[in-house]
Amino acid sequence: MDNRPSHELFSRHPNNPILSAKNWPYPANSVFNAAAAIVDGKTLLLVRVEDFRGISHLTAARSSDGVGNWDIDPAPTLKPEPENRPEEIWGIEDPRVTWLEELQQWAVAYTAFSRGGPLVCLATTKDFRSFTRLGPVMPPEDKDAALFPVRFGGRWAMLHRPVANLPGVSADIWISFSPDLKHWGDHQEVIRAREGGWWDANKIGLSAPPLQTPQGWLVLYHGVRTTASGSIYRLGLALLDLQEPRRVIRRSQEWIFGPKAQYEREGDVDDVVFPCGWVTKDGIVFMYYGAADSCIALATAKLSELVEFLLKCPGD
Ligand code: M1P
Repeated sequence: MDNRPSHELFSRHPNNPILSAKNWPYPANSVFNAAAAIVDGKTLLLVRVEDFRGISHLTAARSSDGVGNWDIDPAPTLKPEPENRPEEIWGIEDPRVTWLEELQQWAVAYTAFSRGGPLVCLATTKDFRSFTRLGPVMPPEDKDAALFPVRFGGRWAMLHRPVANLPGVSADIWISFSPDLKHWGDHQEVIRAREGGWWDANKIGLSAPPLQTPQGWLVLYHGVRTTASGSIYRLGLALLDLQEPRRVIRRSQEWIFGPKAQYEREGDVDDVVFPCGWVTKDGIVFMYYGAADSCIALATAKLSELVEFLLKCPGD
């Protein structure tokens, strides 16, 4: 059944929310903001789990259909290690994963919550059971990062969201490049938050990792609208040039998904939809999103419809 509001491109799954703390094999306050991947034919979510101290870690959950019967690791899969990694003192959050065909490994970009604020860390894994940490790759404040799956002119590329925390300065999506995944430079702004009354004014961030299509890199991002009763997190789309990902070809003007269902409107943080992962199966995009910082929900769309929609949108 198509349950989309008229201007939204994704349909919510009827079983939503598909995962919450009550499904967890050990005590947790909330489970949300999960990376998504297809691994050994199953959908794998690398889930942000917040414990009752308020500190987050990451735990893998696997499902044959990507909707139910989740096989959840019985203990944290990737835990903060503040003894060796001081930047992880207040937890690790909001992972995004990218398959690097050249290295035959997954890259996990996640936010470490350091004393200096949130920053971007990278790790690699072949199986989501053991991980090699590359450590911090961007200083605070910076988050909402994901790698592209291929190199551009010999360099890896990463989208991320630095914040200056200065009055009148917006939080925008940037791109940086690296020869080795460890050392990053050539930083440039790619998608700028809009201004004034727009739904994505002043603060935006990457949501799921960029998805390659013949027409360009499909980018899903969140925009944060500040209102008298708090913030509203909604989603928009952009298309980046395949060879030159610094170039925005198209950008949606309207948001394409926003908090509507009760599990999106009410939770630890109200009015938040926050995807960190999407996978495609038979031309259908499965978007996994944190809802109200409390649970995980699923919404689907036809990939072709997303691209057709964007191609009718103006350039940035
Ligand atoms: O509470 C909503 C989201 O707030 C932050 O996202 P951002 O810095 O992009 O605004 C993050 O803490 C995120 O985990 C959280 O879901």
